[in-house]
Amino acid sequence: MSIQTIITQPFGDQKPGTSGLRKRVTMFQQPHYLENFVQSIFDAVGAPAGASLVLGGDGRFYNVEAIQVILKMAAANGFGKVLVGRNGILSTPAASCVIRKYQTFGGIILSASHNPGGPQGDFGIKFNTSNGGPAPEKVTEEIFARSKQITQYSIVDAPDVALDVPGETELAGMKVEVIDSVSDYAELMASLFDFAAIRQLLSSGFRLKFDAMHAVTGPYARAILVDALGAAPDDVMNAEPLPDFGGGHPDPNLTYAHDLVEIMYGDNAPDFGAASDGDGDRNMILGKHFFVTPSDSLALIAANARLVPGYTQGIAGVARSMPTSAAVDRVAEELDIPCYETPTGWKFFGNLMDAGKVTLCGEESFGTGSNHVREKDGLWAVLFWLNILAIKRQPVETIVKRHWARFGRNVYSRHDYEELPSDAANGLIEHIRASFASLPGKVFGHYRVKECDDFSYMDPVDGSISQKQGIRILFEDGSRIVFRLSGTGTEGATLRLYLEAFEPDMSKHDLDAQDALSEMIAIADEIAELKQRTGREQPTVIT
Ligand code: VG1
Ligand code: CO
Repeated sequence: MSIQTIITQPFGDQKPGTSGLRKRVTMFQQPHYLENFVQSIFDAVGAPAGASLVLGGDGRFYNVEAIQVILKMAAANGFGKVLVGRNGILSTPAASCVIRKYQTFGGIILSASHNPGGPQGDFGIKFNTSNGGPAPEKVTEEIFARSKQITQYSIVDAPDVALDVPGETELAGMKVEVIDSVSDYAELMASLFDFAAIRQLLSSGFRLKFDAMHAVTGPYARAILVDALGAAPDDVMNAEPLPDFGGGHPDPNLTYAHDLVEIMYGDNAPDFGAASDGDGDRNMILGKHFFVTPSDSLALIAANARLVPGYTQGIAGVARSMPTSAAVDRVAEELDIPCYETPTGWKFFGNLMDAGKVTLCGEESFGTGSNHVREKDGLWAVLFWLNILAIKRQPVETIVKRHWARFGRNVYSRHDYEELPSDAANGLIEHIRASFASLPGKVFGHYRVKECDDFSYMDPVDGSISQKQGIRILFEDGSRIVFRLSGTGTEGATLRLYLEAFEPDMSKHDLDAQDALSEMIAIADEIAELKQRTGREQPTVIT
């Protein structure tokens, strides 16, 4: 078996976004496209000879082909061992768990997460470092820089490796260990949560429904919810992972998880509903006829953390991405622990967790997690809720409303305008920037603008600075409007509009978020000329 050196040319567009490089499958299928990026990763991270790596993906179309290419390139690039999920499958949090448990140099995760899959869908790839977390910006920038200069890559000429049976084989002198995709992760979950209490809850007539959306969490949910905790097999729906996610959009929100939403808002609805995304790192939490916003979920988990075995000692601090509501800030204040505000994307939480500054992190985009791994973790959040429910024995809605009664309610919503022409989206952002000087002090209905800025962040651990992470319009009473362009889309531009207003008055806590925020929505349109510039009357997705 010989190492081949293949001559190639840069593509110029291999810039990792919010979470890795995401492109259409057809882009990745071009000769050398995947190989160039993988070689750029290897060149940028400079692994010592003989280092070990974790490799796995969410099982979407092109996963298996990409895994074989990466194995052959890892062998040619001097890696000593690669741990691969069985059949090339690892959920994103499971990959993080395995990197940490086996102390590997890092890992490569193949996923475009919540983006649709299939031959016409999206594919993605990212590198995680030895702490199990997504590579920080200085590493992704180096990868991009390498990809723009690449002239050749190395790959061994060898037959494909069988990945269907756990065990160790060899590829051109490199060890390949096929590992069970679920067991290490399931073991970690059992160490954090009170499985006995959850088992009791589930045998007491409490009914749950988990929607795996034909994505990677199906096998994980079966092993944990059904086999270990005694849920009925039917309680996990769409449990069969499919390369095209059954044609769906594996994004657990009220629009795309419609099967589950129908059940949870229908007659005779279960007590608890949850869903996860393509690669298993997101979660949506529902009660009977009730939706828990991800920002509230984070706040509630923080407020109740001591009920859960893995967190009985309390939490060191919390962090949330800037657009996430300040609900968790109120909890942090009461617990007298620090609360950090970071740019969007899980990579910004890693340093804070490694330094012991925070235990829990969350994003408004259905991402919640803790320092048990270095990725957000969908099933972990589901288990956290089940553990809280097992102790409190109250309906989800009651738990949330009591939380609001105690801390006040941060009414929150996100409006997405997907697949806009890039010029229109950029023009809109520039237009708001141009109004920065004139906005402060201006009154819109009940609200007066206090300040506006481009959010920038200095990492308190390594001092690195990230600029232009979203436009904030902050009002005197603490309400906010945030505008950001997505860094995970693959077609045109996606504009995200985040709206938040604080409501301390309990008598108004029953209001629907869209009604409660209607004035803010109109103000956002006025400031950004939304309808005019996007040509859209309505957002594509409201969460
Ligand atoms: C989105 C979310 C962000 C999340 C990212 C990756 O990014 O807003 O909060 O971290 O997706 O999630 P953007 O740039 O499109 O807003 V996942 O589950 O797709 O890895
Ligand atoms: Co995801």
